[in-house]
Amino acid sequence: MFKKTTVALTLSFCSALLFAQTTIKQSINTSWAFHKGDIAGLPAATTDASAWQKISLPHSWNTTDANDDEPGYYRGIGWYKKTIYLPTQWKNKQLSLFFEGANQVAEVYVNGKLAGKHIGGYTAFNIPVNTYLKPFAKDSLTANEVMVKLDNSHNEDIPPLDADFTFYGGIYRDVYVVASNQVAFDSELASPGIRIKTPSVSAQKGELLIEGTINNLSANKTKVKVISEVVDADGKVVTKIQSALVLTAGNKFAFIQKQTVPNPHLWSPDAPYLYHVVSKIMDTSNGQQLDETSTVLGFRWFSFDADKGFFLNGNAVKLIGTNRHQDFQGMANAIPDAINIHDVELLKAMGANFIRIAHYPQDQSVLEACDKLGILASVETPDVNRITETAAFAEDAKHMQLEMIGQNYNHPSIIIWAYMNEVEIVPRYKWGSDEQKKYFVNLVNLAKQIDSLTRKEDPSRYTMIPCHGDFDRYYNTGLAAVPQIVGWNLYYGWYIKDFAGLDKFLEKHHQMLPTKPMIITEYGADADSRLHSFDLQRFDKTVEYEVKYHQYYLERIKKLPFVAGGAIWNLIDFNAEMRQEATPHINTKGLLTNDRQPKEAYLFYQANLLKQSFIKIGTSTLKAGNANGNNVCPQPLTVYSNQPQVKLWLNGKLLESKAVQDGLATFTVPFVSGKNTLKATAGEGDSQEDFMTVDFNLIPHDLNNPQTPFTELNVSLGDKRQLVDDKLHQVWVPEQAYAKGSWGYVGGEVFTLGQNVQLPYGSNKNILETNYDPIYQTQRVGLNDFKLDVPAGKYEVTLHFAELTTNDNSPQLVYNLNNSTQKQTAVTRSFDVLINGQTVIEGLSNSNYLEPLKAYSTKLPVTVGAEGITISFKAITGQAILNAVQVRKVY
Ligand code: GCB
Ligand code: CA
Repeated sequence: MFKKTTVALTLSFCSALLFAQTTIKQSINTSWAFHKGDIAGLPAATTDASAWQKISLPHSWNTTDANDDEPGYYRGIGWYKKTIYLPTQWKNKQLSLFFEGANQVAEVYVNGKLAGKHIGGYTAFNIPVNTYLKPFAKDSLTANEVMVKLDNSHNEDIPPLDADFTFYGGIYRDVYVVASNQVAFDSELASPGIRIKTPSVSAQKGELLIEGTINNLSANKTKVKVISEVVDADGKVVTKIQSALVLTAGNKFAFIQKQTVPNPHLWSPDAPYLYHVVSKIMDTSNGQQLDETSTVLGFRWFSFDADKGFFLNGNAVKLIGTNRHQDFQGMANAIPDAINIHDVELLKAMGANFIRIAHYPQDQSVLEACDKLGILASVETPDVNRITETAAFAEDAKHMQLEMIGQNYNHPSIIIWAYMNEVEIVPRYKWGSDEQKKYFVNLVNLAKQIDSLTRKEDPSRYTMIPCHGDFDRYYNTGLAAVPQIVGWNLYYGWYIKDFAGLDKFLEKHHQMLPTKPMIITEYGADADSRLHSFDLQRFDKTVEYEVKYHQYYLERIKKLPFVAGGAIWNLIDFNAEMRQEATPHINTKGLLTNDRQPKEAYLFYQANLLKQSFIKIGTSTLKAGNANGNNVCPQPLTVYSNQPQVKLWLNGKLLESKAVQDGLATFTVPFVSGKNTLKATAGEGDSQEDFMTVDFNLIPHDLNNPQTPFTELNVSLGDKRQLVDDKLHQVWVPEQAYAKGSWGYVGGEVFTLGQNVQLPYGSNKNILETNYDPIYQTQRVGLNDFKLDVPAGKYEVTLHFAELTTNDNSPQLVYNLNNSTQKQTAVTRSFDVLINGQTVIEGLSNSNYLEPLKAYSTKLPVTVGAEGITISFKAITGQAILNAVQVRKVY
């Protein structure tokens, strides 16, 4: 909504009279100094920052510590310092510092004096600085010292208190110096000072209201004209509105301009037609322009219906899209606009029409991209999981809601203002106690206040509360009755076992809240982009299970008219520092990885949502498996398409033609060793095609056959999955029992943590000092041998171990709704490892290398004869274990 013009500094040296005056915004992202921690004494213009870290914005101080093996991440104070240089011509301007976002309490000092403070990490704020500036020099730029004290400590009075994402600290969005005239559009709440309203829109006419506030900070009464021009997408002025105002000194003045635009181009996801409104303040006495602002405008009308769902411009539209966190690998939340914009492009390229900007307002560039690309948006404030029953918390929550609305009001993409995510999931106080009952009353009361202020501020959008899947709780406390739309975050087939529970839940809402429109505001399943399986299991974190999960949900969302839409959790994998599992610190429910590589579920949605023809062969170009007697490995491979029929070709030969169902067709491909060239085709004369070359590590059927030489084998014990490691170009295959001529374990059993843990095998704890957690989290216990009938030669055998039993009884994640805390006790064990009868590791035990939850691996070069390789495990105390083994033939 802000026109992000950065007017070149040199312009301001020219005579003001010659140029149209507008508010100048100049970003000041470079040349900052940063100090992690508090500083001694008060900040002063002379505070020595020469030893501080040199950084530029956007910046977060949690880029590494939220991903390391040390639990927790820095939550505390950080200081920033920067010199800003102000030109003489700005002497009589209103100057301020505009922060797009800094998490979460910011104190801004100018030349050593506190100029302003802001609470809340996800909204913009504007700090007027004139009073604190040094006197302007006559003919040179004047240096002023800016310091920011920022604190991301937990604060019981500031939302969010608790959530499944990392509360990264830092000035993580752009910062600007803003220079405006004494008479200018008002910037209260860091908003643009103009609200564009379209109270009634039809194909025949769009009613337009421009409501604005002008500030006269000068000492003089000023007569002005406000001229607003509505400009269409071709740059043509469609209409012009003019109003006259008399501004007495030192006051604010509201104005309203009304106009009707006949036959407006409508805005929709398919045709996101944008107008913009240019508003100017002209001094009537001399014709000089005092300010100018440009605001986006889209004409559309919409409504939600509890039975029929969502309607846009009179047409039923199913809202289908994703949630989105601001997070990128190695950058934390300090992501440049280009990534914000590209994420919306990726969403559009998936065929989506909806985004839930959760759990907090995000950068303007996200919504600008939504406006342009036609993505309908819900934006929300971060009152996640619980509230604090203090006046201060309520004030902060309400203030954030006002900031969110004020700062984002004009985006035509926005249809919903939301607040309070899953706020009854971890209520305070003893379950069922009187205190807790009171807590729920206070909670509902706060919700009512936020809801009514939202409806008052903006009756044109809907309010929404996204709730977790405990219908009765939100129904009984009355919270579900408060907003205009209820959002449900539903994880049937993930945290809750059966998929069919979804159908029952949706029907229940429809029956019990028959007048409340509903959106599935979250649904998703974790997938580590490296993990694959042909034997899918809930919680296995494979990309295939993720596809299966989404197949179920998408079908229901499309089918049930009363479900207005669904938002996948999440567009991307994102950091949630306290998570462990296959990829510690990362919630992997993304359709894209944290560095935006598509998983198969993304292709699944493309195939189901895109209108233009689409055909794509899976995502993995590296695979492995055992050869059968014909020296091939038949393995499933999925092609994603929106065409009715697809053909798959292997190395130039047609394999099969298959009907596409739910956007996919799964073939069985007889992979050969090495390169396999795949081609998928569809349409008239095979006009659409996609290619992929798969590099297949074919493990010989007979390891000893010189015709099919053995090269390498990587096995994850106690595991049913494959781990494909593109970086090292290696595939780990699941364990198998030994059979003559081949490879595998002899004896033992799969490690499990008992029935309460998520996956029926392995551990879900972070394994320290490795990124290959899934390999170490799974294990075979009590095995006798691991054998390979390989030919004579020199080999490198690498054994991987991690003790998976611990005394750590820390609670499970709150989202693991049906999992109680797992009682565990560490076992003691000690064992020798022998290769072909020779002891290569002696007395491996918990008192030496085998530390709980820590990766231990050792590489053992061996020369073997005709006997092949037998790795034997001899228990001394307890049972021997093996988590993974790699065997590579050297020669
Ligand atoms: C939820 C939360 C979201 C979590 C998600 C999950 O219900 O709203 O913040 O990240 O579940 O993945 O568990
Ligand atoms: Ca393993």
